[in-house]
Amino acid sequence: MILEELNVPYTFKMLEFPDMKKEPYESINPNGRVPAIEDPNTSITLWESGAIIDYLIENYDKQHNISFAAGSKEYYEAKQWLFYQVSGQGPYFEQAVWFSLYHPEKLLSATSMRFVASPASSTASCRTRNSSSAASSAMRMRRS
Ligand SMILES: N[C@@H](CCC(=O)N[C@@H](CS)C(=O)NCC(=O)O)C(=O)O
Repeated sequence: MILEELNVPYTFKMLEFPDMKKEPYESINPNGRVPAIEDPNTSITLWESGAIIDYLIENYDKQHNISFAAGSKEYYEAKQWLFYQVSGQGPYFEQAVWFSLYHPEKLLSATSMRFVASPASSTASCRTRNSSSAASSAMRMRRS
Protein backbone atom coordinates (compact mmCIF):
# COMPACT_ATOMS: atom_id res chain seq x y z
CA MET A 1 0.00 0.00 0.00
CA ILE A 2 2.80 2.42 0.89
CA LEU A 3 4.76 1.56 -2.25
CA GLU A 4 1.62 2.22 -4.31
CA GLU A 5 0.92 5.52 -2.55
CA LEU A 6 4.49 6.69 -3.10
CA ASN A 7 4.70 5.40 -6.67
CA VAL A 8 7.76 3.30 -5.88
CA PRO A 9 8.14 0.47 -8.42
CA TYR A 10 8.13 -3.00 -6.91
CA THR A 11 7.69 -6.69 -7.63
CA PHE A 12 5.33 -8.61 -5.36
CA LYS A 13 6.11 -12.21 -4.44
CA MET A 14 3.42 -14.36 -2.83
CA LEU A 15 4.64 -17.19 -0.57
CA GLU A 16 2.84 -20.25 0.70
CA PHE A 17 3.20 -20.92 4.45
CA PRO A 18 5.67 -23.86 4.10
CA ASP A 19 7.96 -21.80 1.85
CA MET A 20 8.36 -19.14 4.54
CA LYS A 21 10.03 -21.64 6.83
CA LYS A 22 12.84 -22.72 4.55
CA GLU A 23 15.47 -21.42 2.18
CA PRO A 24 15.71 -19.26 0.19
CA TYR A 25 13.17 -17.20 2.15
CA GLU A 26 14.75 -17.87 5.55
CA SER A 27 17.85 -16.02 4.39
CA ILE A 28 15.63 -12.98 3.86
CA ASN A 29 13.69 -13.38 7.12
CA PRO A 30 15.12 -15.90 9.60
CA ASN A 31 11.86 -15.49 11.56
CA GLY A 32 10.05 -17.18 8.66
CA ARG A 33 7.22 -14.69 8.34
CA VAL A 34 5.95 -12.09 5.93
CA PRO A 35 6.20 -9.24 5.06
CA ALA A 36 9.81 -8.60 4.09
CA ILE A 37 11.36 -6.25 1.56
CA GLU A 38 14.55 -6.25 -0.47
CA ASP A 39 15.53 -2.81 -1.74
CA PRO A 40 18.02 -2.89 -4.63
CA ASN A 41 18.49 0.89 -4.33
CA THR A 42 20.12 0.56 -0.92
CA SER A 43 20.84 -3.20 -0.72
CA ILE A 44 18.83 -3.20 2.50
CA THR A 45 16.67 -6.21 3.38
CA LEU A 46 14.13 -5.79 6.18
CA TRP A 47 11.35 -7.71 7.91
CA GLU A 48 8.81 -6.69 10.59
CA SER A 49 6.06 -4.50 9.20
CA GLY A 50 6.71 -1.53 11.52
CA ALA A 51 10.39 -1.38 10.58
CA ILE A 52 9.46 -1.65 6.90
CA ILE A 53 6.95 1.20 7.16
CA ASP A 54 9.47 3.45 8.94
CA TYR A 55 12.12 2.60 6.35
CA LEU A 56 9.88 3.31 3.35
CA ILE A 57 8.67 6.59 4.82
CA GLU A 58 12.15 7.78 5.71
CA ASN A 59 13.63 6.86 2.35
CA TYR A 60 10.81 7.42 -0.14
CA ASP A 61 8.54 10.05 1.37
CA LYS A 62 10.93 12.97 1.72
CA GLN A 63 8.12 15.33 0.65
CA HIS A 64 5.83 14.01 3.43
CA ASN A 65 2.99 13.09 1.11
CA ILE A 66 1.81 10.36 3.47
CA SER A 67 3.87 11.13 6.58
CA PHE A 68 4.72 14.01 8.89
CA ALA A 69 7.81 16.11 9.47
CA ALA A 70 10.15 14.62 12.09
CA GLY A 71 9.62 16.28 15.45
CA SER A 72 6.05 17.43 14.77
CA LYS A 73 3.13 16.42 17.00
CA GLU A 74 1.63 14.40 14.14
CA TYR A 75 4.94 12.58 13.60
CA TYR A 76 4.89 11.26 17.16
CA GLU A 77 1.18 10.47 17.01
CA ALA A 78 1.68 8.47 13.80
CA LYS A 79 4.46 6.54 15.58
CA GLN A 80 2.13 5.94 18.53
CA TRP A 81 -0.45 4.34 16.23
CA LEU A 82 2.22 2.35 14.42
CA PHE A 83 3.48 0.90 17.71
CA TYR A 84 -0.10 0.24 18.78
CA GLN A 85 -0.75 -1.62 15.55
CA VAL A 86 2.37 -3.79 15.66
CA SER A 87 2.22 -4.60 19.37
CA GLY A 88 -1.42 -4.32 20.44
CA GLN A 89 -3.53 -5.08 17.40
CA GLY A 90 -1.53 -7.05 14.82
CA PRO A 91 -0.70 -9.97 17.13
CA TYR A 92 -4.37 -10.33 18.10
CA PHE A 93 -5.48 -10.38 14.46
CA GLU A 94 -2.78 -12.92 13.72
CA GLN A 95 -3.96 -15.22 16.52
CA ALA A 96 -7.57 -14.74 15.43
CA VAL A 97 -6.71 -15.91 11.91
CA TRP A 98 -4.70 -18.83 13.25
CA PHE A 99 -7.37 -20.10 15.63
CA SER A 100 -10.21 -19.48 13.16
CA LEU A 101 -8.64 -21.01 10.06
CA TYR A 102 -5.56 -23.14 10.76
CA HIS A 103 -5.49 -24.55 14.30
CA PRO A 104 -6.28 -28.28 14.06
CA GLU A 105 -8.72 -28.22 17.01
CA LYS A 106 -11.74 -25.95 17.16
CA LEU A 107 -11.27 -24.04 20.40
CA LEU A 108 -14.39 -22.07 21.16
CA SER A 109 -12.70 -20.20 23.98
CA ALA A 110 -10.01 -18.96 21.58
CA THR A 111 -12.21 -18.08 18.64
CA SER A 112 -15.18 -16.62 20.46
CA MET A 113 -13.40 -14.62 23.11
CA ARG A 114 -9.71 -14.05 23.41
CA PHE A 115 -8.40 -13.48 19.94
CA VAL A 116 -11.39 -12.93 17.69
CA ALA A 117 -13.32 -10.66 20.01
CA SER A 118 -10.26 -8.88 21.35
CA PRO A 119 -9.01 -7.01 18.26
CA ALA A 120 -12.29 -5.19 17.97
CA SER A 121 -12.62 -4.65 21.68
CA SER A 122 -9.00 -3.54 22.09
CA THR A 123 -9.56 -0.98 19.34
CA ALA A 124 -12.77 0.15 20.99
CA SER A 125 -11.24 0.36 24.46
CA CYS A 126 -8.38 2.32 22.99
CA ARG A 127 -10.84 4.84 21.60
CA THR A 128 -12.45 5.13 25.01
CA ARG A 129 -9.11 5.51 26.73
CA ASN A 130 -7.95 8.16 24.32
CA SER A 131 -10.97 10.26 25.09
CA SER A 132 -10.28 10.22 28.82
CA SER A 133 -7.29 11.58 30.68
CA ALA A 134 -7.31 8.73 33.21
CA ALA A 135 -5.21 5.65 32.50
CA SER A 136 -3.34 3.63 35.06
CA SER A 137 0.10 4.19 33.55
CA ALA A 138 -0.39 7.59 31.95
CA MET A 139 1.98 10.34 32.96
CA ARG A 140 1.75 14.06 32.65
CA MET A 141 5.24 15.41 32.14
CA ARG A 142 6.33 18.68 33.72
CA ARG A 143 7.80 21.54 31.76
CA SER A 144 11.62 21.42 32.09
N1 LIG B 1 5.26 -8.93 13.78
C1 LIG B 1 5.26 -9.34 12.41
C2 LIG B 1 4.17 -10.38 12.20
C3 LIG B 1 4.32 -11.04 10.85
C4 LIG B 1 3.37 -12.20 10.70
O1 LIG B 1 3.05 -12.90 11.69
N2 LIG B 1 2.93 -12.43 9.46
C5 LIG B 1 2.04 -13.54 9.20
C6 LIG B 1 1.21 -13.25 7.96
S1 LIG B 1 0.29 -11.78 8.14
C7 LIG B 1 2.87 -14.78 8.92
O2 LIG B 1 3.89 -14.67 8.26
N3 LIG B 1 2.42 -15.92 9.40
C8 LIG B 1 3.10 -17.15 9.16
C9 LIG B 1 3.42 -17.86 10.44
O3 LIG B 1 3.03 -17.39 11.52
O4 LIG B 1 4.09 -18.89 10.38
C10 LIG B 1 5.09 -8.13 11.48
O5 LIG B 1 4.42 -7.19 11.89
O6 LIG B 1 5.66 -8.13 10.39
